[in-house]
Amino acid sequence: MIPILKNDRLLRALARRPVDATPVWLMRQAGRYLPEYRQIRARAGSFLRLCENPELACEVTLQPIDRFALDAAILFSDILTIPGAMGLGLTFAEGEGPRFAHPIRSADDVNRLGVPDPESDLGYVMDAIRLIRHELDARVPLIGFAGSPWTLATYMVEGGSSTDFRHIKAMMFQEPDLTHRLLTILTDAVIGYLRAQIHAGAQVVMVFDTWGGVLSTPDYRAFSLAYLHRIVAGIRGVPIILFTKGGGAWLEEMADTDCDAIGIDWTTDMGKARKRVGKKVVLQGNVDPCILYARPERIRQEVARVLGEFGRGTGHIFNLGHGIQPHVDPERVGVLVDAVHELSIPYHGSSGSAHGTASRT
Ligand code: 1CP
Repeated sequence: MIPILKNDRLLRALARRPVDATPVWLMRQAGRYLPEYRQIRARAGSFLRLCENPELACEVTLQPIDRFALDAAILFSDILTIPGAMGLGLTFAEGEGPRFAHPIRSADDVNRLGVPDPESDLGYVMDAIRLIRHELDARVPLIGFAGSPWTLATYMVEGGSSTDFRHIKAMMFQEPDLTHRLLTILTDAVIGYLRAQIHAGAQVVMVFDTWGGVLSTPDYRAFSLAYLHRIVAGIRGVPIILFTKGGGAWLEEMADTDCDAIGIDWTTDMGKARKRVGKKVVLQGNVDPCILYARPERIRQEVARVLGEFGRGTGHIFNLGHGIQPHVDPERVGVLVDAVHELSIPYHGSSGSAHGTASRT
């Protein structure tokens, strides 16, 4: 069932139905590169306070929608709300990223963890979703999200961001059973959280597996993909997008989860990715986020290249290969979004029948 939306390009593309132009949204489309975001964040006092205040979270979710011709809104929140709700003492130090006062290092730490109740422990997220749906007024669909169990575990065990992942990998190699116990708890938490988001009004959900790409193939299968399978099986009613950054080698296996779409980063060729997954899943991506530091003509060239690599027909959601960086000039974001719509028109429509959208639906 597709709700009546003024702009339903994203949901149409996810259902592999014809579109007039390729839908586009951008990871981290609300954030520090927008002066209006920095203003609200200053008013909130901190990033976490902003996430926990439904009115302000709603306001920043809508900022990029008001400014650019984006085809989707994404809930303004963070993947770390789940470990925050598990009592790990989450803070965001100014300019330094997340920190946990109580990282998970032992069996006792894992045994103490409970699955948060999304309606009570994360009720502020559900309130934000309801408010955003109301304020969006059906302009574009709303994407909800969660982190993958593996990616959440990296932050919880490391105690914050990491470059070497030494604590979580030591746990994985030395205490695989304990690691699986932690991942199982997180999987239950993610499924409950996403179901609650859908109940509150999220029309698409996305799972961010930002750190799946630091694993070997067998470890990716065992410690990340196995849990993504469970999540996809546990979610009903809305399309689900999986994104493993650095996951280009595993597209076929990700598609086997029966997810609706896979996000790919810029190190994977969009045309080859399409050949590999066929019609099994929709593809989302994949320009290098740093293209937004280039001049407008270069941005348009890059948009044209990725659209050309995907080729004719529906089943592509344009996006960056990872989040927008804070130093980007917002005007360049507008250039990219408009270029996607303008330059993708020839790839859709009924002309060029043999490879046209009609044959792909
Ligand atoms: O204002 C600030 O200083 C905070 C910066 C910020 C923002 C804008 C953080 C801290 N999180 C967010 C929002 C956010 N995070 C969104 C909002 C919706 C959007 O517009 O896209 C989403 C989807 C996320 C998800 C998220 N948080 C991920 C997965 C996606 C990705 O970027 O890989 C991860 C890994 C995080 C953790 C996180 N949150 C924030 C920071 C600085 C980090 C650490 C990143 C790292 O370890 O490198």
